[in-house]
Amino acid sequence: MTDWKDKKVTILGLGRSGIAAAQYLSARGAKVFVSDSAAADADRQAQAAEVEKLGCKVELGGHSDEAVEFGSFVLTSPGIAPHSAVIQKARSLGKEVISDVELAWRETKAPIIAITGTNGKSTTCALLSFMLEKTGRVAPACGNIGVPILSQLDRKPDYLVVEVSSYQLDYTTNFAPKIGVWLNFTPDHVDWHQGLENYKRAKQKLFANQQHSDYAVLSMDDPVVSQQITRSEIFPFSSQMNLDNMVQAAYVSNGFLAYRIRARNRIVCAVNELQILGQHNVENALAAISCCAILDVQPQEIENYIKEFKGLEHRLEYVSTIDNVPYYNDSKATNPESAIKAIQSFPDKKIVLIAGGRDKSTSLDEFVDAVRNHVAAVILLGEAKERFEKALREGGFNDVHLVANLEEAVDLGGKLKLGPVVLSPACASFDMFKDFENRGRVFKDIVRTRLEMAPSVQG
Ligand code: UMA
Ligand code: ADP
Repeated sequence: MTDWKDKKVTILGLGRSGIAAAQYLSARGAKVFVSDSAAADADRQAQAAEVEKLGCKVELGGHSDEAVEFGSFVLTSPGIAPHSAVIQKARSLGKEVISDVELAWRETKAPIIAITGTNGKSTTCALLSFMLEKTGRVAPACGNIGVPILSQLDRKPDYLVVEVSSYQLDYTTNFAPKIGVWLNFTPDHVDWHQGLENYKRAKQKLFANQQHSDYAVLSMDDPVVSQQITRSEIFPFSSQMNLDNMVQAAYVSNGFLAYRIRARNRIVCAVNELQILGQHNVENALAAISCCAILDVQPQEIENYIKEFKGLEHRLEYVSTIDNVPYYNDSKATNPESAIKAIQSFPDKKIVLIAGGRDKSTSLDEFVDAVRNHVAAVILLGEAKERFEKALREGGFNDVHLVANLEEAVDLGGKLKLGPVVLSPACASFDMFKDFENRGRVFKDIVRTRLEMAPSVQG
């Protein structure tokens, strides 16, 4: 652990990670200068005043040379891209630029389980943390999931279960998690990384400094992830291949989640005993099981706790059943790929899909295919509704309804009575809501209000 007394640190960004870093470092006697490019509105000034109370210097409205020159190194918020002027400037001055994940790794003795992937990070991180904490271990879910990693070090964790984004990984140098989990890889964040190769390289940094005694939990279902070469021991998992002949692995066998470790095969539970729905969540569950197996969690505990996990808010979250129609909130599905996962998660029945919002303007071909196979009716709202309607009708799907708002959508979904009503918008929320969380909560409020008004309550 570093002696921070009078060490000078520059923090870029007065967001959640910047504030947590300022708190962590100032509490240990460091001299901290926090710099944020955003204008000094009332909210920011209030935040700045709080951080100044810790003894830190704060500037708003731009990154001055004085701020960049101040620290012996720069701790940057993950949203600030490497090609931005301020990072270029810091590097030209020979400053090391790191993320909070790198700093936390240097500071803590707790083993880190780091989870990355284009999709499924938050669910897997929350699931693993839930299971480990149920066994009595202190294992907070933190990082990109929304809880800055540095805010968790004083809790003396047994493990840190960290969701790591490609941004945070890009700003690591020596970071070496005890277990690195890579779920999947598809194109994303190309602007920030200035290209897909850089995005991939950032993800691969998860394994760059690991030792032989560390582990890499890798999806064998993903063509990129399955090819990853590591110095650490590979613990593969697959929802499609039975890996029971591997030295160690997690897999699905005859409809059961299972794993093999130290020459013993163990059945966990039936796939349909999971409360988190869909093939994608089977993959997330296998990744969490792999970590539990490596950490010697008892088989009975793995079985009990994985079945107890209800999933995260806004990810295929069950809301209520009204008049035999169940409602699900999947507001986090802000692109067609995520909505397809939701649509495919009800293999035995057709659903009524509520979609639309701010259009991402990407291809809808695969979305239309998924709708044709698994959806009874689509209810559209928001800015995207005309383009979605056109694509669906051109694809031969005609049970399409246009509505003005979520209230109308919920009411129509209930009236149609064609199957579970699933809000999985395939679009961003900003045309009608503050963010996807707000959209999901409004949806749940409407459903719950309808439930209270319903003659026979089944919720
Ligand atoms: N800023 C500057 N200079 C710049 C650009 C931005 O000073 O050139 C300032 C902004 O004005 C802002 C601050 O930097 O005040 C950073 O705010 P932020 O919201 O980007 O960052 P934090 O609040 O610290 O949140 C970060 C992660 N944000 C990003 O990676 C963009 C959060 O992930 C994470 O939960 C949090 O740390 C705790 O670890 C969010 C995210 O969107 C959820 N992540 C991306 C994703 O999931 O796709 C990667
Ligand atoms: P992230 O934190 O990586 O954004 P989440 O766990 O919040 O991931 O899930 C976001 C969405 O990504 C889900 O609503 C689902 O549509 C999709 N998803 C979740 N897990 C997976 C997975 N393992 N593979 C592909 N897609 C997934």
